[in-house]
Amino acid sequence: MAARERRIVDPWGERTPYGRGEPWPVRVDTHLAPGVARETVERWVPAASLLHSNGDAMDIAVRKGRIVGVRGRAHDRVNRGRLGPKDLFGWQANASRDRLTHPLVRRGGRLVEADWDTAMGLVAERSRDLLAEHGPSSLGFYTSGQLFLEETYTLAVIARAGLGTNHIDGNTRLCTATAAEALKETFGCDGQPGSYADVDHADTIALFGHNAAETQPVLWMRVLDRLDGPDPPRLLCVDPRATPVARRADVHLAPRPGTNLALMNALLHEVIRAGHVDERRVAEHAVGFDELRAAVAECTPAWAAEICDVPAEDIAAAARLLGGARRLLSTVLQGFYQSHQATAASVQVNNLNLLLGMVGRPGAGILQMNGQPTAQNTRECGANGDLPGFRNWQNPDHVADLARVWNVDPLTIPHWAPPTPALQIFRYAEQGSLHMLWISGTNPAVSLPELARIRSVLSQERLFVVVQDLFLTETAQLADVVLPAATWGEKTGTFTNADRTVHLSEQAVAPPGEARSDLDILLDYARRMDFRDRSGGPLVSWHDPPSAFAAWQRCSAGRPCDYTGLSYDLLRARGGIQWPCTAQVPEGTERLLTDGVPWAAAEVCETYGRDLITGASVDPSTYRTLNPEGKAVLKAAEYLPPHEEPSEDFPFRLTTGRTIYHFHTRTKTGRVPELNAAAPDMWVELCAADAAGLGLAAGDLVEVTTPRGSARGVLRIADVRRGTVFTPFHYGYWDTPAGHRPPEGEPGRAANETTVTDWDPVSKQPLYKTAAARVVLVARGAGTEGGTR
Ligand SMILES: Nc1nc2c(c(=O)[nH]1)N[C@H]1C(S)=C(S)[C@@H](COP(=O)(O)OP(=O)(O)OC[C@H]3O[C@@H](n4cnc5c(=O)[nH]c(N)nc54)[C@H](O)[C@@H]3O)O[C@H]1N2
Ligand SMILES: Nc1nc2c(c(=O)[nH]1)N[C@H]1C(S)=C(S)[C@@H](COP(=O)(O)OP(=O)(O)OC[C@H]3O[C@@H](n4cnc5c(=O)[nH]c(N)nc54)[C@H](O)[C@@H]3O)O[C@H]1N2
Ligand SMILES: [Mo]
Repeated sequence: MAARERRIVDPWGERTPYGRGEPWPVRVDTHLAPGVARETVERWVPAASLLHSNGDAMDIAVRKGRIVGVRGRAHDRVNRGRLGPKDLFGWQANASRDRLTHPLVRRGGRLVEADWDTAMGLVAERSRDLLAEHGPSSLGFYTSGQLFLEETYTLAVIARAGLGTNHIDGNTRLCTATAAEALKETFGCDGQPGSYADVDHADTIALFGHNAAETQPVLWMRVLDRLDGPDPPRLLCVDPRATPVARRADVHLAPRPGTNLALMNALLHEVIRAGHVDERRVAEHAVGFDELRAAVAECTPAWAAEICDVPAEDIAAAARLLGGARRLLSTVLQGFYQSHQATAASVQVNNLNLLLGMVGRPGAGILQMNGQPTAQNTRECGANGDLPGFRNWQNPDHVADLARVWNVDPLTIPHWAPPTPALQIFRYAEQGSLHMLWISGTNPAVSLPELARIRSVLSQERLFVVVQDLFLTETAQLADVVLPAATWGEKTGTFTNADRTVHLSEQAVAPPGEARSDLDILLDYARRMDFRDRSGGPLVSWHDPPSAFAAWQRCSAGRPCDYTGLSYDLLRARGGIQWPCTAQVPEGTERLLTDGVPWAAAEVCETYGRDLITGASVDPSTYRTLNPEGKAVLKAAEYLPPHEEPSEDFPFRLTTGRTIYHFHTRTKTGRVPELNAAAPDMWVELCAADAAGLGLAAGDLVEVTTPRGSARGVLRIADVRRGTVFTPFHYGYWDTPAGHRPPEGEPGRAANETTVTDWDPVSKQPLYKTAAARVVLVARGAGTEGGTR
């Protein structure tokens, strides 16, 4: 088998086993285009992976001005040379023939080519008119956890201080808003406590709603190498499907989708009952233990077994595994984040680790995981629900401090309400108070819930839509102005992975045609709008990636995410470095919470928290009373059933997610031959018993319908729990024969035709993991089995 096929069939590659506390061995993964010999590579340009949040360090191989391959960086702390399949092959998408190479503007209903001056002139003119007529709240930005830090920060400054709108959010809202919120609720501030190196030291690893094998394959390789080494960790997996993680787990709990909180409350009940909690130590570091204990007093395994449909003995076994751990690493992701009690359930994972004393030590850690490569940066830079530098919008001193950094009047910076979440921005557009929406690096016409509604919002005559992307995506097709962006490999900047590791990713080749980096586009806009600070100087005073990075460093100074000790040169020399990195800690910081909870006091915290059931903001004085000494907060919450339960018409629970071979809406991975061949079309998973009950067989074309709409795909028989149907959400319409969606009313193939406009009350993250659905046959044996799995 050729090496390239091997990494499709065996995505994790060969094992390099190691024992507890030993360094993870190096294994360098390389892929060069067929026919390219290693000695003919002219340059290797340092970068990091941009198709997930792991931050795997790599070098881009360049020959004759083109990208011809990649290789992992042997000495980087994150991956020690390894790369997942999306990174090995994904770079080929950069050179796709259908990249956008010119701006497009809508004329007489059609998108036609225009020059940059015309396109940007239109955007600036419309902005000025709207500011004059309707004020800053008529403009909104929907951005991405995929722009670089320098770009996200520049956008946040433009939106918050240049225009003065509160309507800026990222697709991070769909992704890791709950990670941020769960960390804020418990520790007062965002900032991942743990480190990937905790995998090296843990004796127990628990993955909650996290299919790491497919979504962070390099992190999973690290776990696999421990599992094959001496003294392997024990594994707990909580997932309604038998994922590759579940197949390696010592205990696999497969709850009904949407019942995570009941399960967590039972696990807490059990570890408390069995005496695993050192109450004196907990009281020293946390408040709220008595309330938590009372809240879970009745939550026995037998109680949760009913709700979750998981055997009570299995829940008790999981609790024993957790309670017996000496070094427990817990990870959490979308199986928890994308449901109706997302924050409440994720916070219970923090509680579990706190009760067991499992934070701030090697092997004892929490990873409230990120998904996108730069999700962390949208949160830090103020493009996803908070003010830049984790400043608290409810704290006038924090707002004043930000105004000082920007040299603007504090009243310029909107802070009368929390920054507007994405779905609310779309709601304002639907209602007509938002007149311009600038979308960068995200494809909401495939990735937001209830697509028929999203399409109708974006197609409105009265809404001026700007889309900044690499391709004419389903979203760009609905735009008034399309701006062609440069991407990874074609521009320079930094980004930060899920364990706070910052990497520099450098330009290797020129962007195609007239495409420009997001930073250059935003700087051009700032110039045209002539944004000024308080002294009459330019508000956006930087002009390239290094000067933008320096501006962000000034904004981050003294904050939890302090970047002041970093520089491009240091990142070039050392590879990934974890923030905070300052003159005092020039090596960066491997773990947070090693010495108490530094950012939970009322004066410094990023938020005063929210009610976990209603989402209502806690006021400062209540927070002060609750947590006078700035400790961790153990917050309890009562389980409530999902908002949409199965019924006679819609008997299944629908949940959606990912495959290892594709990234999101496939704008890149769908254009890569190896990856696309591995999973070319939409599919639907049922267990054998449910399929038999419906008279369906593998390969049948089926339709999944919810009250919102339908999506069609080929049936796969898989190890999902009974009564649950799973589909990936990757498939939109750009590569269907028509190139766009069939007429409204006809069934589509995108999973989000079926998902619901509803969100977690605390994090405002949409519910992609729970809905009620029916599955019906469309045509017998119409498909091949739709690829590898
Ligand atoms: N290959 C690949 N990797 C990626 C991405 C990608 O698109 N493709 N995207 C990146 C991004 S942005 C993200 S956010 C991450 C997401 O990474 P993950 O969260 O690992 O991925 P998902 O498949 O969305 O969901 C994880 C698991 O949740 C399970 N699940 C569904 N409902 C429930 C439930 O009610 N309870 C529990 N406990 N589990 C449930 C699903 O069966 C699924 O296996 O991946 C990142 N990495
Ligand atoms: N049903 C369901 N829906 C989901 C999820 C789910 O699990 N189930 N998961 C949700 C999650 S976690 C996420 S993160 C979202 C992801 O949803 P999206 O953000 O919509 O997905 P992407 O396909 O990554 O979109 C990124 C876009 O940016 C473009 N792009 C790439 N690089 C650059 C660049 O450098 N500059 C610019 N300007 N553009 C660039 C790409 O071509 C692409 O069109 O989907 C969410 N939707
Ligand atoms: Mo995500």
